[in-house]
Amino acid sequence: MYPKVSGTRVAWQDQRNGNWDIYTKDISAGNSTAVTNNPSDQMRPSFSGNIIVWQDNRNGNWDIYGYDLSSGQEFIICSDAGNQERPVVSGEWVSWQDDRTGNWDIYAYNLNTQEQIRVTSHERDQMHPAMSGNILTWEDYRHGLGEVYKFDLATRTESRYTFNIYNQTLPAISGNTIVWTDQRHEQRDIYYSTLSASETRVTYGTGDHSQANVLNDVIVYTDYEAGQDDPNLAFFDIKTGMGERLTTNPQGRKSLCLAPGCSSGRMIGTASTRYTGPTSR
Ligand SMILES: [Ca+2]
Ligand SMILES: [Ca+2]
Ligand SMILES: [Ca+2]
Repeated sequence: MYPKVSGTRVAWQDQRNGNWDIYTKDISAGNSTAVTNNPSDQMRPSFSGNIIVWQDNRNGNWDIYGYDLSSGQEFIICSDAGNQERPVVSGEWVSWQDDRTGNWDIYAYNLNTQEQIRVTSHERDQMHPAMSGNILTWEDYRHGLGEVYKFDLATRTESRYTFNIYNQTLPAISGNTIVWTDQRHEQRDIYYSTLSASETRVTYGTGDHSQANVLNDVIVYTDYEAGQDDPNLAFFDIKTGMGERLTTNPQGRKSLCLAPGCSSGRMIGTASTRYTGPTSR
């Protein structure tokens, strides 16, 4: 589960020994190898360059551990008494969600300087960090429902990214593009925007769309248009404005169209303007 790729190498969580461990394999050569063999659970790996990070329950609560493939050394990133979960690594930075103060906050750790930063301190929850380069993003409940925030780790500046009273959740980021799941239309849709441009709605079909990820100009997400119990994988290419389902069952094929007015089984994103005025909250 939760496979992550860096170069030709994959890392994932594996239950072959009756508890969760982290495994890795170089696609170009060799067998899969265990990064952990502790009898407690190690889960949710993230991977960048030679560094694999994960959440680890060996101390009775969730901590963040890492492994350096070049040195073969495991190391502790954070073992605070609270729970540290959902780590992500990008270059020299690791980030995670942390409940040590009784609510979720975002923390970051520099692998080179070993400095730990508390990124958020609001009493409501900040969760689900994602990172690309020095830009960290997460879902934030300080205004009530979820909003996307971002933080520049180089300049240590935080800014609000979405300005809509409905839920914006589960952000993912690649370069200057942030994608998220958006509930402003009474279903879950995928939206994206670049750091300087307005928002674009990606999905229009009836049903939920969630769990978006992005790499360069390609967005992948889970499409529930065939029903909540029939999820399909779909993609959207930002450059061409087109996409389609990657997986579908025979009954679902005829409903490939995801944009109003299209008939070719393609979908076309249309831009909406990001609301930048004052909010009522
Ligand atoms: Ca284990
Ligand atoms: Ca802990
Ligand atoms: Ca908080």
